[in-house]
Amino acid sequence: KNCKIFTVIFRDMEGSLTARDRVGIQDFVLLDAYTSETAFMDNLRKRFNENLIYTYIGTLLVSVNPYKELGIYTKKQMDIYMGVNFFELPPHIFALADNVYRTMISETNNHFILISGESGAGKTEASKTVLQFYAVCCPSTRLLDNVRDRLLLSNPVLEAFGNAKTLKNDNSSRFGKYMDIQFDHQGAAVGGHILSYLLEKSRVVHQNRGERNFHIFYQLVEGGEDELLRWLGLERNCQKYRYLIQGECAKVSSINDKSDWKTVQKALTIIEFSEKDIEHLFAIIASVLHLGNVHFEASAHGYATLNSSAEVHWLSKVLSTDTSISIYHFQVLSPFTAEHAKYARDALAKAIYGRTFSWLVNKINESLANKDSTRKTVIGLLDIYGFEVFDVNSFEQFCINFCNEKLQQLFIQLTLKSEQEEYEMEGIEWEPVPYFNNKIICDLVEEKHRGIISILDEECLRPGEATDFTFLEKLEEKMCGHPHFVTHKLADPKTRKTLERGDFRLLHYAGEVTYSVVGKFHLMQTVATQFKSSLAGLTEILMTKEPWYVRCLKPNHCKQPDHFDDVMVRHQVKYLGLMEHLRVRRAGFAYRRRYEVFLKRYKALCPDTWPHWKGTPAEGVQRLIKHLGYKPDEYKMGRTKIFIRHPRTLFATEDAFEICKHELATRIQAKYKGY
Ligand code: AD9
Ligand code: MG
Repeated sequence: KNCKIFTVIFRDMEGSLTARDRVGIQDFVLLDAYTSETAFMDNLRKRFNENLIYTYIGTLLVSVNPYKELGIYTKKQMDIYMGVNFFELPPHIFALADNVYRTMISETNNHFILISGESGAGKTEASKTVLQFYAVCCPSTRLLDNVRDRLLLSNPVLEAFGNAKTLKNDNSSRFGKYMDIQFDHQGAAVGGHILSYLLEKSRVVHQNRGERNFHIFYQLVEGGEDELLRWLGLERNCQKYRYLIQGECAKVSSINDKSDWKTVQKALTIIEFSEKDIEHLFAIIASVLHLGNVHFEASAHGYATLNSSAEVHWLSKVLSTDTSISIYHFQVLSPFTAEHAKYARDALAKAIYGRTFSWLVNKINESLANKDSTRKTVIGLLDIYGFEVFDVNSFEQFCINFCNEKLQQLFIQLTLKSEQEEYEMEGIEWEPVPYFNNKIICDLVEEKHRGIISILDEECLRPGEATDFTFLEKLEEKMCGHPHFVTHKLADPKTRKTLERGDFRLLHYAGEVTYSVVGKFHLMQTVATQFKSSLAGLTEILMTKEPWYVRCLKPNHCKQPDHFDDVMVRHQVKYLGLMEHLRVRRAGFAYRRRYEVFLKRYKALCPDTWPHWKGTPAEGVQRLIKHLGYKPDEYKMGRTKIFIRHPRTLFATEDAFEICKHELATRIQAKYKGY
């Protein structure tokens, strides 16, 4: 009831000119000057200033990070949005989540929500909100409450181990995450599965100024119980650990490591990590901290000598290993230079942490697994690290930005490209909308034999000869003249001034990024190739599901509320292709369904098609919509599908269907009352 009243009030607000002037329009498709970027920006700004952070482009949700609590994610709000038609209430991520869920139930098929945007735009928060909505709103039993809690609590655990403070975001995801939430035929959440993508391991041993290591280290040192720290040989002081202080900001005002530690502990218990598991886990985390403090110096002969007996002692204790290699009681010495020894130490720390993270994801998956074999439908949530540009960008940024490039390509393929191709295939008259296709940049990175990753592979076939600079030379030779690739040597004189000799610059869809190859790039061959194939795997997973989009925008660089930086937002609107998406949506059709599917769902609404239609599905649909009174400009008949221009037409049909179902149920009840 509340919901209906609310709807009426809101419709009135939208209708009245003054309110509309103030709050803007809730769907860009309804914008009069829909081709104008200025009108788009005005609407977005107007809404942001009124704390209305969500706006639709059809069924795509645009979200602007408010950087403040708005009180719009309460249980009360969930109740308002649950089960209500998409466009009947003000735009909200709950409306999208609810719409995806109900479509999944009614069509028994799989879906995914692609949440994208640059670092700090609000992807992780959005994905958590969606998960929360399903956890609270889906039917549940006491048994399933367990699953629900584990699904929710997997978040603080993975964030503790996989997120860190960066210059862009105090809680930046440093791994990519795809999570399937599995539902049974009654719509209850019964399990889940997480895939993680390329954790930024280099952060374990090095952080840029103003950045931190992964949260879990600070949580352990700040929040770990006295007894635990004593057992691990740790002091309650982050400043003591080399791996924690390179960014010179161990303390962050927006983060409470102590209370986060408690949350993680509780979560680990509920996800059913045993006491032994937890003990081992923190022993390993402590080992990384001790390892970081192991110090080498060069001896007179140029070999590394070790001056850290206390650290080595603790290291061997927490890892339960020996401190030296002995074969038949002979000690084996492996002479290293101090530089090599440091390199090996850091490599070990990264490997330990990386494997622990994979183990953690596996353990969480075991606990989320649903063992019964009945058919499930899934909603996938994709929350990856956002596009990012720093002063110095290394191999990690290269991978992160390539990942974003691939997701933009997927978005283009699934919306702009396939949408227009579909009209063509279905024989629907159509004025093509031009758009920038970033496939050229994806190819530049990943194309077989010619892309950057293939060249990296080739270089690695020449062990001993290849260096970062021979790799760069190879790139220059192969990529010369490519419009999205430039180096110091290939640049025009003006651009050359902005590039160092060890740099290459990619002109990404979201902006230019200069990568430095110096320090390790050419050694990353296996990682790059694995990452490329895991992204190809992800694309395959997504292509089998029905897509929904949340496009997150970042309002300013300073993580501040109530500050809408026009230039910055306009740039994001541009590169995310929102204007093109709007044009395609506006000129096109909001809804399309195969004739069989449409007829099967709504045939009860017309006496000619109910209960059986003998002709072709297309003829049946024609008869049905004539009966429903569809006007000629509201729909188009394609070769295999019906296309409906506005959601309101479909909603009217859906409402009629609900009434019809209700009447039918009442009639059946009345008929069998006496039995
Ligand atoms: V990254 O690519 O992982 O670096 P995200 O994930 O896009 O990035 P995140 O969701 O972590 O960004 O949001 C950054 C911060 O913005 C959060 O920690 C919140 O403080 C803030 N935020 C984001 N979305 C909301 C929101 N809907 N309401 C209030 C928000 N604050
Ligand atoms: Mg994130």
